[in-house]
Amino acid sequence: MNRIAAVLAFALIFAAQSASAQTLKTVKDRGILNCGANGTLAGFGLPDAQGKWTGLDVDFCRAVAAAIFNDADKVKFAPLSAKDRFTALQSGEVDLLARNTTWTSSRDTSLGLNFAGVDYYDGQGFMVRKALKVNSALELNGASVCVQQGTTTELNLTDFFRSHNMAVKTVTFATANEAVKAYDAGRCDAYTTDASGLYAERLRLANSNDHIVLPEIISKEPLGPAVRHGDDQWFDIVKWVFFAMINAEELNITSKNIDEMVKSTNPEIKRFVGTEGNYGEQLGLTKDWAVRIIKLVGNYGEVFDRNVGAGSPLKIERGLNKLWNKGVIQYAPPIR
Ligand SMILES: N[C@@H](CCC(=O)N[C@@H](CS)C(=O)NCC(=O)O)C(=O)O
Repeated sequence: MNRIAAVLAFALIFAAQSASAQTLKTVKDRGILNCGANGTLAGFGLPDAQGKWTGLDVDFCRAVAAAIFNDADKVKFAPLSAKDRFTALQSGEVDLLARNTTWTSSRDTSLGLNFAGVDYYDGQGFMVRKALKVNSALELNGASVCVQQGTTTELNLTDFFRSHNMAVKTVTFATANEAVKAYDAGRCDAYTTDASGLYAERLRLANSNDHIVLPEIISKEPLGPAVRHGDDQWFDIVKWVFFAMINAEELNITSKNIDEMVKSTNPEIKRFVGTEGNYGEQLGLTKDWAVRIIKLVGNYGEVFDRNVGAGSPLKIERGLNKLWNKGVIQYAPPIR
């Protein structure tokens, strides 16, 4: 009996593993990538009135579709709340989660996620009304703070006040929309979220000039796309799509010059564009997988600039997100 049970258990585990190791095939058979995104955050994930999605995370999903289908539009976006995003990925409702999500140890382990990299190094900040006459988060003792549930933001807020022996009244909301509205209506002294979110939400306030962002950054928020545990090939694909975008910026390969770059004799560029080696095939894709990404979506710098940087309404500095060869953090392993 025990032997039969053991064999059955083994068969079940094997079946589950081979079923979960099918994401690329499932996506190809379906003909579309299901991507979990933020549906309300300018710069990261937001559909317009015509249903056209834009954002840094949105462009990442489009880059994965470009690499697989040679068509960046083969993506169906599922708008996910902070609370529901992990279940959507775990249950298979989406193939990929790209929703300003912080990489933390418990999400990486007990929630069963694999983070493909950090596409935006962020940190948590505070916004207050200028009329409050506060210049530092350390002056917020006793303040009421509007915050969103199901986020690292909520946890960091408590830690920050506790570690500085300050009292806080947290007022929590299920969505950023509600939290920002409540702050704007004067229900809280401060609003807290990732600094990138503060730039985005500020644009929605009735009088954005009446508010200031305080200088303190109270946490590390490495944001990145994630997949489910259990499918290494899919994890590799999503990781290398991101690395290709970073490497392209480093090699000065852009959506504008990619057709010229395909003819390059530089060995590093040849490996990138697939005129040397079979790096695309090793991923389960085609030789020109990286060319497709850059041609149809762009390199990391182009994507950053148009969604959150100088070319966007948010105008966020590259800051920590500049490349390593400019002395900062963004760095990708080589294609070889
Ligand atoms: N990076 C943090 C926070 C992510 C988060 O959900 N931030 C809020 C505030 S910027 C948000 O995106 N809300 C959008 C919404 O609820 O529509 C995390 O992963 O927990």
